[in-house]
Amino acid sequence: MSKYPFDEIEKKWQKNWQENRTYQVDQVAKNPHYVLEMFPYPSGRIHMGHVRNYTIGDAIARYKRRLGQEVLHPMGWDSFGLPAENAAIERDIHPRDWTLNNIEEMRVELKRLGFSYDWRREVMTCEPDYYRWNQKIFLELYKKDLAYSDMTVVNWCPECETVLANEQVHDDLCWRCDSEVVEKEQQGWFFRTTEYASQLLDDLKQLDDWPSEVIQMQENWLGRSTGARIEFPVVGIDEALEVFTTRPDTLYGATYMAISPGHQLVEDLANGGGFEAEVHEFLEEVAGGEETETVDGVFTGRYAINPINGKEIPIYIADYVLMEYGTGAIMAVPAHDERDFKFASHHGIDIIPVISPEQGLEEPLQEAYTDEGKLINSEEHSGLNSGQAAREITEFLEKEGRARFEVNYRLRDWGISRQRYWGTPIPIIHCEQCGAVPVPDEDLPVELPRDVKFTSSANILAGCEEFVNTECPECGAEAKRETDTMDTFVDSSWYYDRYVSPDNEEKPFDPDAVNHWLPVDNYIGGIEHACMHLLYARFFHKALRDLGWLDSDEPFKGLLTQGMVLLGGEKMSKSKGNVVDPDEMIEKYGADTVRLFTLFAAPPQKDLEWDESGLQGAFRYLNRLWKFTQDNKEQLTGPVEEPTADQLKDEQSKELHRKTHQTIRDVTADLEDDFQFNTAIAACMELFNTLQDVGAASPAAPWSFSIIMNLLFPIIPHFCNEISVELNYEKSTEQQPWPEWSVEAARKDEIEIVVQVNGKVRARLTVPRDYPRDKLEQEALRLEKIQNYTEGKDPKKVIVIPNRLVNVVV
Ligand code: ANZ
Ligand code: ZN
Repeated sequence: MSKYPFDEIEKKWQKNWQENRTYQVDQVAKNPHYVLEMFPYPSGRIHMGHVRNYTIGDAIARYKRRLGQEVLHPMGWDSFGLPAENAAIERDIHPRDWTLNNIEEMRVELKRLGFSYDWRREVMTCEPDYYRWNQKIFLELYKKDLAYSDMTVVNWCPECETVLANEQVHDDLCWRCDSEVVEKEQQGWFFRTTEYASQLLDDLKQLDDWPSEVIQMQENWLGRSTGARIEFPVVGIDEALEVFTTRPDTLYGATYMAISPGHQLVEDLANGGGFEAEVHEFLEEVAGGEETETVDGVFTGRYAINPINGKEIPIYIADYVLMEYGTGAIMAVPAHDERDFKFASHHGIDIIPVISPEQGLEEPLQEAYTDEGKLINSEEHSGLNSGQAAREITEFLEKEGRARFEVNYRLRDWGISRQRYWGTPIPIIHCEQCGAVPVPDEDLPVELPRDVKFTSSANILAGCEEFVNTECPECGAEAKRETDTMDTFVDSSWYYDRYVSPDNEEKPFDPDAVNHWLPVDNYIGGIEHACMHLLYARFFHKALRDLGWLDSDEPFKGLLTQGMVLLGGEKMSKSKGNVVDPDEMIEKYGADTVRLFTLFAAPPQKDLEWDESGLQGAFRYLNRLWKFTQDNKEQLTGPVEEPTADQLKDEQSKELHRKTHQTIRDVTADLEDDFQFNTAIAACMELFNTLQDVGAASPAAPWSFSIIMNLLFPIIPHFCNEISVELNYEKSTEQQPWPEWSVEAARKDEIEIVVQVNGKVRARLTVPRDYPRDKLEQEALRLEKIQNYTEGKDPKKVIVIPNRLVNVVV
């Protein structure tokens, strides 16, 4: 295979970009446009998933610049997290050193791919000049009661006596010692994301540049339910049970109640109910973490009063009722809820159908009927349909003070406490007198101590006395620092704000700059972040807005979720041993080839099957382009101008000219339509084929070739820039505006001819303009529709008016 000198070319342009600061943008721009790729965790080497993600982003950034926008395109490092700590334990290297080393190496790799980043804005979340702002934001949220501490369940290894992160629990066993992990309650910190649940849902409507798939996933994650909260008095004690239901229309069918084992009234209900022993046996089983089924539960001996008909119904404790949702108690309607049906069948509880479909119900019920319908067995509410009944029943009880309409969300508050070293210390000091005291602003950042022992005990900070022991900022007494660090999703919830003013020492970001550049116009990353990262960032943005630090409602206007890179049909991953090393490929074929293949092999949103022969195909293509310029340098050399109509004498040149305009049109449309680089590249390849057929001597050739370079530039920037030098173009492709096309010139020069039989229009014919008489006559007579009239006989006469009509007289 012949080789164009990619190595030399790529190095040359990368140097040129660096020296000329080509991709640095000012704080204020006339046409600001923000292109952002999800920043990487610095694990050590980039993988093909990164290459794909960043190539897509880079091509978008380069395209937008050519449209005349000033593009902010930054890169940084999501550099806190567990692997650094593991490396420290396994290899006796400090997490910070390990991390900074990795960043060093990966930065070199990214530079080799020619990505157009403004490297001045690089952000590292593990450095105090970044994470101090996590602390500041945390404290501001704490002031507004949007951060709080509460009990939380953690994974606990009794052997190592330590809290484990979810990733450190493998099949319920501790990753280090293989002992059984248990759940343990302890204090932890939360962000009150639920405060924003309705806004997070409603504002999804603003995000019309997001994939509908992601919108759907967020809707499900937020999980809005509308219904009612209804109160059931308990017989014999002065308590009532509150439930949340989405189906108040089924209230007459509620034949028992069930509460979660963690419900606050469990003891009150059990005591004096007559089933104390059974209840406690059941609670112990549940607490012991035994697997439970939907049917597992126990009768408390107590009854509640159904507020709609005064009937007494038994109260059970059942493990299928979740403590964290609604009120932790339910009204159970076995006839119309599957879990309730199972439970009631097992425990011999009444099953009373109260909702019926049009065609009636088959009784006895074989399964729950869960759809809506008409009410039956519901006293004066019988005959109403579900929707209306739900409303009327709730309103009726509302007047009695026994119900109210309610909306519930599945979303929970965000637990941000991690018992790890390599994260942002939570800036709180615990004092026996004063309780949890915020670290004063002037004492920020609370820095991670460097000299700590990386032993197997996970909570390293807690073991570091110099860190833990301090003074209470309020009373001066001896006090202890919080030793939890923040979830690393906190770091990634606002890094895109930091990029706009990365050196600001007064604030996390400059509000004017953020208002100028945000929302991010094109955010590119994996679909695996559809819920957590993208939801947390949206929460942060709204909370920061309400703190008065920025103006917009949403951080990311446009979102592109790229597909995975597969090898042999499976996701490339170290654990599967099917990785291809990007460096090796760049070494062999050059960065432009890797970029070209990555964008050509699949639309950005779809999975991409890695295939070295495809990569070689891309390489051959670049070599063909290169050879074409070398072979035809004289003809192709610039300055180039679009040929005038007069210069386009032969049909082939006209065709090449037309096709070039069509290609500009099609490529532009492909990029405007969700960045379909693959079809854009295919269109350029086709144009090049035509150009080769027509030959470099055509008066349209130099211009047509320059257009191909112009269109391919966002994809293979080193190559196209080099050609612009080789061929002496007036400006490099990089500096030229995106080419324009004319509707006129792109239009195929064809016209429609009317074909008549005895003066009546019977058919139409599309032919090139100025099609000769004899050919027109021939083709008209050959038309099937016309032959039906002539019945194979020779017509009497054929009248031909070129460019207008053919009249066949029979
Ligand atoms: C009576 C009823 C009748 C219900 C019926 C459903 C069908 P979503 O839609 O997910 O919000 N529920 C309420 N709190 C619960 C908890 N803590 N644990 C388990 N289940 C709980 O679900 C709301 C429905 O889930 C509620 O409506 C309640 O059962 C149950 F034919 O109330 B329903
Ligand atoms: Zn104190």
